[in-house]
Amino acid sequence: MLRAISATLMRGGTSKGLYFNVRDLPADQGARDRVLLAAMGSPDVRQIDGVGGAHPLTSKVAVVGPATRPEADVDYLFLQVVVDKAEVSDSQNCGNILAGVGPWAIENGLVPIAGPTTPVRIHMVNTGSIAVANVPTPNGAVEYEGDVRIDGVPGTAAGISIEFLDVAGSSCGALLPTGHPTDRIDGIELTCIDNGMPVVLLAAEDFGISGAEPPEALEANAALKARVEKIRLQAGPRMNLGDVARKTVPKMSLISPGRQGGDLNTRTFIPHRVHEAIGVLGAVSVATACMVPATVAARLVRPGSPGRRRLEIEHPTGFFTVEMDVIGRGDEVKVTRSALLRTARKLMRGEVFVPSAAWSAS
Ligand code: NQM
Repeated sequence: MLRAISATLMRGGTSKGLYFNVRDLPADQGARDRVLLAAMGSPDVRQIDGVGGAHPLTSKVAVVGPATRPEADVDYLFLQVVVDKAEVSDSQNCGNILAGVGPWAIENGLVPIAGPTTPVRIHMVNTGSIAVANVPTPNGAVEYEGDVRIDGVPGTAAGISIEFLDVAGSSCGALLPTGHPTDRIDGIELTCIDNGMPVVLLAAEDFGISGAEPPEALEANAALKARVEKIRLQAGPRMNLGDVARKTVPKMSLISPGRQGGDLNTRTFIPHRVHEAIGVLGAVSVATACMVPATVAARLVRPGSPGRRRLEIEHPTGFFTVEMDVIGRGDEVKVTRSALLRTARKLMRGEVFVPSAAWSAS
């Protein structure tokens, strides 16, 4: 027998996944993970027996429910369903899937419309931090269509501005989890940072590449992948993430000077495939590294100054703009707020069917 579970398929930013109400999934975590693996079709490189898109960026899940914190409207738990392994990971957040949470919460009765724009305060359960998503609701309903273009997504849609206030160290305990702006691992000088997403920044030139290679060329470079993964496995414990062999963090960003007029160019291993663009909180962490003196990124950009700064982070399919409020100078630099623009689209709503055996508690 197949069991039907209410779900919505949505694009959030440059990612895609299933959005569930927490009450519609098993409370038991083992059963929940089996249900999600079955829904997506994992483990299988093609995810042929599920609705996953056979890539980490299209094998994602948002679990949304009533807020468990008074300063939020909803809780959002992000789950990465690994494509080729029977693994579901809550070790990271996802700022792209976050873009669909506000519209989903409004349309599913968790947040009332507040006017032409409805701010939705989202408790990101993975990291315990809060994001505010400003959802266009001009005629008493969520508006998905509009004229905002984000790189990595064809066409235009309605813009959802998202603000983060308290994301520094949200996974690693500190903005610079190792306590230093740079560290050396396997002879490579690198920066470990967490402003919403644990990221290791590495200079592309230290690996003998330009940093402008397309994702498929980097993924085909087995020697490069092995070196990057070896560094990642050592960086994880130093970033207070423990053994990261089975975790999707830290992300590994190979950086080089901006080439298209942006501040910094990136190619990001997430951590085994190369992102076609860059993650939202990944971009916030990279942009923050540009503002912190003596990081490997700060050497490649204009010196940071206090105030409101806009950084253009280049990635394989365009630019990601991060606006930041920066206070203090030198070692005292702090990013107190970051903001960015995303779009989302509701693609399908209905039921996803999974074998009923997946549901029974372990
Ligand atoms: O960094 C991909 C994505 C992400 C994560 C990844 C993200 C973020 O693009 O906030 O959005 O790095 O695994 O969806």
